[in-house]
Amino acid sequence: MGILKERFKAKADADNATIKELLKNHGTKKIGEVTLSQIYQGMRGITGLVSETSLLDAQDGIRFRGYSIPELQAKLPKAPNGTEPLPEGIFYLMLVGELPTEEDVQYITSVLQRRSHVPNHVFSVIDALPLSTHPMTMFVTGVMALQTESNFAKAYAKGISKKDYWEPIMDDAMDLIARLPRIAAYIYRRKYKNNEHIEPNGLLDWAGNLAYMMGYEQPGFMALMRLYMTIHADHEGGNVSAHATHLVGSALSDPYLSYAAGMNGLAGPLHGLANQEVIKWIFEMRKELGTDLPTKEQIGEYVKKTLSEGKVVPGYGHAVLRRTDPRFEAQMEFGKKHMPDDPLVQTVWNIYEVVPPILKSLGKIKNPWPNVDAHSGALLVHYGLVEYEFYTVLFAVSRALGVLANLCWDRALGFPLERPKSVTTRAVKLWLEGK
Ligand code: FCX
Repeated sequence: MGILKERFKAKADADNATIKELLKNHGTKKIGEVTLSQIYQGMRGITGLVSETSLLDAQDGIRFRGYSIPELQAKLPKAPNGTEPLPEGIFYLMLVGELPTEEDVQYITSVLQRRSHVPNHVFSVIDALPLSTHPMTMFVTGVMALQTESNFAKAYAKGISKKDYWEPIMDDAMDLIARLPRIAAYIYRRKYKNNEHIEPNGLLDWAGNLAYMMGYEQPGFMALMRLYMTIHADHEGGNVSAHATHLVGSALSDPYLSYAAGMNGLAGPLHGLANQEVIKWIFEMRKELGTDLPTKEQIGEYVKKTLSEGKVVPGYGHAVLRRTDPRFEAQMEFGKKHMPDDPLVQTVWNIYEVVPPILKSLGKIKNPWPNVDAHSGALLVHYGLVEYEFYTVLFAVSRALGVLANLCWDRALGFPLERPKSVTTRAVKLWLEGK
């Protein structure tokens, strides 16, 4: 057993004992109430899940094992001469519960490098799809093809004790995370770069290698990928991608099947696809107005037009957050440091000034502030990654860190099949009539 497994197991044993004690003493305590409105309105505000890796506060934003994004930017190990945290570090933190040392992060990098081989049939399956296929469809198809490699599925078929599930789950999680950059880069180069592929660079870190295989070697882009992969990794347990992965995993579907399910959710425009929608929307605005740097007045008029057409303003609003997303702020800081004069990035900042008052004035939107997706695309375009349909794939590669760390925890803590009760409106009416 490697050091990661040993540390994870020690923490899981301690956490299991804590939870046992907690449920013995407080298991019947009420943690909330459920109203009729909530069950018709996306279960917003219902506490119904445990996710150990991160916690979202409406005002404070996301914290990974207690650490905010600015704290992690300061404390997580960086690549040699690098300025941004290595995402391997946040994965270690979510899995082990403690900040990693430089050596811990190097260890994860080396494990991921060793396990990164993608079997040929995965590329053949992707190649069988028409080039016009959306990159997210290619991506989840590739992940599904990779399911042939699942250690957990094989161990389960052979017969494995419940208490040992976590181990092949963790092997699958590491294998899958290691292989995703290759699959993502393959899709990018197949669809947009004439099918000319770049072999992995065995000396690079996980995010650096992704950038390299996509064909982006600029140090700025590599730094951006490290930041991007760190901040998109997890957003507590109830968002669609995390929840779907957890739900499907609760049926003991292996990590490949569970992660693919979650990423099908990430591919929706109200969730991860919003990052492509933001850039698409800005490009359309620039085209319609005939300028690369629309004025705030012009942006305001365009926003009102979008709303009058019954569409959402992409990148704004959130189901839980009630402030500017700290992930937006981290990207804004990156933009100020690396590309303050870029007109597209400046447009994102102008939109940030214009949109919240307009959304507030509608009176129905609970959070008028930008989320992570409002900023990410503009930074990618700056380095030449203009193919916005690909953006959600990058989100998906990063999200693997959180949802797969969670799957390890789900099995180590012995969480059962998830199966909430549903009702019909007829049953609700009968209940209200006291029948
Ligand atoms: N533009 C226009 N209208 C919006 C809006 C926006 N950006 N955000 C919310 N609203 C509307 C809702 O559509 C709803 O209208 P309705 O009552 O007529 O149906 C009303 O405001 C109340 O919604 P609210 O409770 O504030 O928000 P929800 O929790 O229901 O939804 C999302 C949250 C994120 C889905 C919503 O704000 C939205 O559609 N935003 C745009 C898409 C987006 O950026 N998604 C990415 C989110 C995230 F960061 C991620 O998961 O990646």
